Amino acid sequence: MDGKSMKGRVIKSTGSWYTVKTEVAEVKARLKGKFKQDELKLTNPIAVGDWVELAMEEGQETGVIFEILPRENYVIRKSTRKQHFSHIIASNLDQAILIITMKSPRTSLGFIDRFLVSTESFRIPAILVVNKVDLISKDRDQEWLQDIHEIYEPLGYPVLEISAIKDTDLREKFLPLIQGKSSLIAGHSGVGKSTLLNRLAPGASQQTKEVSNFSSKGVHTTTFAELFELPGGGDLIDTPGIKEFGILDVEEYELSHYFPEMRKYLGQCKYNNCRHINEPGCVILEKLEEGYIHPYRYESYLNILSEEDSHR
Ligand SMILES: Nc1nc2c(ncn2[C@@H]2O[C@H](COP(=O)(O)OP(=O)(O)O)[C@@H](O)[C@H]2O)c(=O)[nH]1
Ligand SMILES: [Mg+2]
Ligand SMILES: [Zn+2]
Repeated sequence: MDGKSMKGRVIKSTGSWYTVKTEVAEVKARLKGKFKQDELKLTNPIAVGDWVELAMEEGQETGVIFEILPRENYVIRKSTRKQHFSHIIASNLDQAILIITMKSPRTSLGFIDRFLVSTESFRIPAILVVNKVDLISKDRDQEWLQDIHEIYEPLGYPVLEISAIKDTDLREKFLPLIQGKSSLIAGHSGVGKSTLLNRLAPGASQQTKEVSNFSSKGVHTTTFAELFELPGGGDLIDTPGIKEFGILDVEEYELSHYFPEMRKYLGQCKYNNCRHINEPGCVILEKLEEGYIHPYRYESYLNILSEEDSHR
């Protein structure tokens, strides 16, 4: 190594090489040595969003990362290859934005709820952005939109309506939400994530071109997250190919902690390990009956409970 150490943020990871943005430049860097990772078993030691210390290699254009600064938070999923291992998707986030659409494709409430359980468990504020509202016309579509507002806003999740193809929506609605912040952006394929990125982050359009060049050559496209800086400050972290975040080892009685409308009644059920399914003296079931908990949300709760159970 040569020269003094610098601080930078990882903006791209391709497995063994990382792109680190320092105050002066973007540096391709590798990792030196092993890193202790708390109690986590990780398949990747460094993630997009990490702040690191690095130094240039002697006589080279490349750098060496020798320290990962403590993460404020992170988003993680279970490794698909290694049992009991996890993969960090991104770190040091101010918020997570889920892009949802009413049609082409339709986002299900179950998918939204799973996402929100994940962000609750990571303690990252979540926002729902309804895109393609220009396609919403029929009464039935309007009802769907109304439901989204009525279900999620009282729980503390902001719901924003936009059309990514309308400049005024981007400038007046979406940009104020993300300016100066580090935001993870997620959603089903086809909801308009790339469209948003291309319109807001100058570096992103290049990326789209790169990807299509790659696929035309038949090369596997990557599913790594990537950070794109916004011109006025802040950044968007794209998560291509990541359908869902893992819900990590949530015990049955813990799941309700990640539903804000249930969390406030916790500890009031007769049994302290109540799963709120059919137990006597369950306050959650009582509140559901009284209309304080939305039936759709409770349905998602039961679905996640049984899906997680089948993974055990
Ligand atoms: N009508 C309409 N189409 C949109 C809007 N945003 C994106 N699209 C279209 O939806 C398709 C998928 O968008 P894309 O950005 O590739 O979605 P991604 O898979 O989430 O990255 C493209 O054909 C976009 O032009 C919108 O607000 N309204
Ligand atoms: Mg895309
Ligand atoms: Zn209960």
